[in-house]
Amino acid sequence: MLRRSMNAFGLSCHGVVFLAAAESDFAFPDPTTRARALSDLRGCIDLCAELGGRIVPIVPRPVGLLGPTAPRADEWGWLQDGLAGAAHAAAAGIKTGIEALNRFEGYLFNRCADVVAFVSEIEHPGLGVVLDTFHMNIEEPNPATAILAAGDRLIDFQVADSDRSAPGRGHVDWPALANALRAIDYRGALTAELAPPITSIDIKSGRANSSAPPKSATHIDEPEFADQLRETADFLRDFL
Ligand SMILES: [Mn+2]
Repeated sequence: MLRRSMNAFGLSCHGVVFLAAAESDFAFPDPTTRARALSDLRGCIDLCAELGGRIVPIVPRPVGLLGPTAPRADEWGWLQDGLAGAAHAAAAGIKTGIEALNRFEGYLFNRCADVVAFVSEIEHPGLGVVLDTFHMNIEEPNPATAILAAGDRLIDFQVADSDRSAPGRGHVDWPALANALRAIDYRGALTAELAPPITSIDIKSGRANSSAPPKSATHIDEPEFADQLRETADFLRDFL
């Protein structure tokens, strides 16, 4: 079904993201929850292999969980046990990587250095690092240095500008990031992850926007979203 839809739109699969949920959290004290996280991750890896994708970015704890649910040493140990499941990915010819999220969305892995420290301990070739410019803009003292620190462990580079709009619209220093990606000889994809902000002000008139209120802070009309995706592709092609 999924493959048929992709074919119909001329899409190929780059990767499949594993996002932890309350019932599938790699570092939750309840072992059933941790086991479900591992089996769901394996499911993502198998789906990715089936669709011809190459990478599985991992968010190992639920988005929105902002603090510990057990002593740190326990959480770290459970994550190590669970993410050794990356071996399953390596066997399928797929690379996984942990994504660092900003402190308002995630806990434990907020900066590139956190992820590098963790994956260096596991030292499994199937487990690397995922960076996202939106999170980096908030958490990294120097985003370009973070890219250099990730080095050949970087398996996916997710792009959006400082407010998650199309690259070029915000204040991210794209030339500095491009230089760092060249320096590590990054061969992976630039994955657009846009969620442009919704404003209650009509940009042209400066008056209150009279249209229907958005469904959420990141809901956006499809034509505008498609425009920004095209803009992203044009912008990145121009300067890379
Ligand atoms: Mn991301």
